[in-house]
Amino acid sequence: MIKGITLVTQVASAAALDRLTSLFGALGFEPGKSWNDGSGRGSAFLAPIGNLELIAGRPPAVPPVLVEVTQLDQIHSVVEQWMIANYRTEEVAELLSGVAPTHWDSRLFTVTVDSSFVLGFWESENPLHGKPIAVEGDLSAAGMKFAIVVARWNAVITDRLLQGALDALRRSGAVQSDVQIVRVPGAWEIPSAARALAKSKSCDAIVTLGCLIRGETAHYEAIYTEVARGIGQSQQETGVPHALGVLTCETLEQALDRAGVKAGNKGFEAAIAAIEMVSIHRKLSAQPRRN
Ligand code: DLZ
Repeated sequence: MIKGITLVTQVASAAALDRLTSLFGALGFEPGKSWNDGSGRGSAFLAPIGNLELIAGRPPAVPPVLVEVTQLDQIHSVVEQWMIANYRTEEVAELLSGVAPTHWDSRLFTVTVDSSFVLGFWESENPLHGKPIAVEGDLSAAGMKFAIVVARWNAVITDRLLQGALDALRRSGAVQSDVQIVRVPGAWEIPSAARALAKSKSCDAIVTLGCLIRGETAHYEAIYTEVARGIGQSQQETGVPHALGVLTCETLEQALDRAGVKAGNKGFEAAIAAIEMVSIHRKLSAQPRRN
């Protein structure tokens, strides 16, 4: 089973490594596992798609490290800002190329971070290139508005879910003023608050957070069924995505695990699902009619 592909590239110096690490950080690359074994060090960066291209015959027309992007012009201006902050003004024009068409139906620019390392960024002009067969949501929350409905019952858990959700939204680009938090007494009250928010059209998606613990909750099944049904119904009837972050646990320990201790943070996951759903809704409503 092939899992991925890693290109290992040596750069000229520790300074070059630090500069590249800074640039990749500015571009929002997910950091991989860095290492330092005394004789050398490495910085790893992850991208959703890996591609190893072997060429015979004429030499490649592009730098050995190419980053495929969407919104090439925006990436160019991020790189330019980074260059302005890290290089002398006259160097920027020399080291950073303009965006230019390629012979393979794409546009590309290069940046010479160091004499040992030229990096290329490109975007295909073919709208079908690299597109997955499915419509998929992006995970950028920039420009999106969210409401989080969080139950006070079992606050030791729900506060952690709330922190997880806020962390996910912030790290995905949402601004604080676009995130409204609504506290309700218990999980039972979540659907009603969620529906009021959805009907007000004040947000693009709602993240619902609560915690029901079987051992401590009378009529546990009945409450959970109603809460889940109410949230689902609000979503379907208003058309506003509602992410379900209401934990149903056997014990407090299990709830803690799911609120960031051992099994991830379900608040974080619910917020990511909300971002993805807003993106999917936007893509689907922008899609031309298919006959
Ligand atoms: C009453 C109750 C119980 C027993 N258990 C929980 C729980 O585990 N989690 C939760 O969020 N809320 C619980 N509640 C409170 C109800 O959700 C609701 O707030 C009250 O019954 C008032 O309507």
